This record gives sequence, structure tokens and C-alpha cells, in this order.
Amino acid sequence: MSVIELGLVTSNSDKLAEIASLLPKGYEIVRLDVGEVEETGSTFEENAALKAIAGLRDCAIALGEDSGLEVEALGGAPGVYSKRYGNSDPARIERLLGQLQGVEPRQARFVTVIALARRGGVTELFRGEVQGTISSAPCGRNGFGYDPVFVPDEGDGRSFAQMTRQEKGHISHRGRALAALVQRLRSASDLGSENG
Ligand code: ITT
Repeated sequence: MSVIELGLVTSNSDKLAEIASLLPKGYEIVRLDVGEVEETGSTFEENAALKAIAGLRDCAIALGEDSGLEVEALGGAPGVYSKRYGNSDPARIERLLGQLQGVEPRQARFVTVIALARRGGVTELFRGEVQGTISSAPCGRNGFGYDPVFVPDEGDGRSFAQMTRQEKGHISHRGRALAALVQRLRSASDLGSENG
């Protein structure tokens, strides 16, 4: 069986590893290094597209992924600024918990948008979301980013950081966006063989 290689523009090795572990047989993810892509968009869609299109420099087909956490009580913040909310994962979590001190309810959602760009073609977008709540203290050591304080509604009370990669991916924003992308790739005879 031949393997279809998908190039993803990212500097985030956790994202890459999650996607690699969730792709079905027959697909492989590789990192496309096109240098820093400035995230000037105001939506996940815009930023994902910017990253994917930057990848067309090296590949006929390229993927970009933008994701983040939207907290209802904070009017959707940090949103597209999730990465820029602090200098490290612990600093970002500390800032978030500080802002939510004494705040109820603590509903939030993770969003991922994957963009699929093709030379000379339109850029397609695939969105995945997962609803949950922000806990009052971090819990768990798996995953990355805000995982220790995000408890998905569809789970059993554990945070994403207390789940295995497969458990998280089964219900996560990234898993869902990826499933939509894979469905598109499978239904398309116009994709998959023109890369390189
Ligand atoms: P790129 O190079 O792909 O842009 P990045 O880390 O800058 O990597 P984003 O701009 O998409 O990625 O920012 C996503 C941030 O949102 C990420 O750094 C985390 O803080 C947070 N985040 C996204 N997905 C997450 C997840 O599954 N679990 C926890 N935090 C997540």
C-alpha cells in the first residue's frame, strides 16, 4: 500500500506528534519548515490558511493548522492569541486561572482549523471543536498547552492532560478537524498524488 505524505507547516512538535498518532494507515505527516509565518489573521481560518499557503513554496499541497482556547467568561479570549498569552505553558495557564479566579461558569472550547492549500487551487478549511470547562487547578502531565486545565464535557471528568493521546484525539478539536480532512482526502481523486 502506498503512503500519502502530507506536509504541515508548524513549529509545534506537540501538534505534529498528535496528528501523526491520529492519522489512519496510508497517511504520513511531515513537517514543512518555511521559517516563521506571521499570524496576522483575526480568525483561526485566516491563520491556518496563511500557514498552509506559505507551505506551497516547497510543496504542491500543504497543510496549516491554527488552534486555540476560547473561554466564554473572557469573551472568547485567548482565542487566536492562545500561544501569545504567555511565554510558556505554565505561564499561560497561570494567567488564565488568575483571570478566572472566582468566576463561574467556566465554559470553554478548543478550536482547530486545518487548511489544505494547493498550488493554483482554492484553499479548503476543516474545523473541529470540543466543549469543556476550565478547572480551578492544573491536573495531569500528558498533552501540551492548556490541556491540564481543560476538562471536556464528553469525558469522564479527567482533564485532557490525564488522557492518553488516543483518548484525547477521539474527542478533541484536532481529532475532529483531522477526521474531516481525511474524509475529504479519501473522497478526492484530485488529491494525494501531486505532491513534491
Ligand atoms: P504553529 O507553528 O503551528 O503555529 P503554535 O504553537 O504557534 O504552532 P497556534 O498558533 O495554533 O500554534 O497556537 C496554538 C496554541 O493554542 C498552542 O500553543 C497552545 O497553547 C494552545 N493549544 C492548541 N491546541 C491545544 C491542545 O490540543 N491542547 C492544549 N493547548 C492547545
